[in-house]
Amino acid sequence: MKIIIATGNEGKMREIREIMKGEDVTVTSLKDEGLENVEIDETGKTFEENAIIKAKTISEVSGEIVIADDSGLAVDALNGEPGIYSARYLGRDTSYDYKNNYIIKQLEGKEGAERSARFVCAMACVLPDGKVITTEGTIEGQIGFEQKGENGFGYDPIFFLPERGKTTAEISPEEKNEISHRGKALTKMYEKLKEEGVL
Ligand code: ITT
Repeated sequence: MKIIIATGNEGKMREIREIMKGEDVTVTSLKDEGLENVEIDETGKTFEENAIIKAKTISEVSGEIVIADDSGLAVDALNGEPGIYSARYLGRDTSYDYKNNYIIKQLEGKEGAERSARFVCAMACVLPDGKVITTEGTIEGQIGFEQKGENGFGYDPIFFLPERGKTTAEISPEEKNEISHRGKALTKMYEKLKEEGVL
């Protein structure tokens, strides 16, 4: 059994590989499949729509079982931004050091619950017969006052978990996978794929 993960994001890929390690499936990336240059038009208006677009595009060119992840950071004080535009926010090639400091600056003067934010992950799996299965996971947190930690990727250094007193870049990769939006969405995906008799 093989599943292709339709992502070009190495941070996501690392986490998904780690979470799927215990299962009896071979997980491959777009790079492994030589599909990294396939053009995917992320024209959806929601995380779920974009996850389906990514998984369908790769399913059509490969004929294999494909899982895609569309995710992002939603900051309440910024009306849910950067949301589905998280990767493109302030420019796709802009460093996360800059993006993270920019968000911290936008929240100047706000305290506690006024800094609330969440990571959201929509996952879509497309089966070889075209059937689409979707799941979602979220994790609640707050925007930190400074960047902290070296683990994870993207916005992790500013995603502060009040109950742990740490950002998702300060906890171990295993700990993040247990509680993260991505970990939750993937666990639900497993359950659905088992119900479908795929796994
Ligand atoms: P693919 O479409 O190829 O999967 P991408 O990075 O463009 O890669 P998205 O459009 O789903 O993927 O954007 C997700 C962005 O949201 C990601 O680039 C990060 O900026 C942010 N993000 C999502 N999950 C995150 C996490 O666990 N930790 C930190 N940032 C995260």
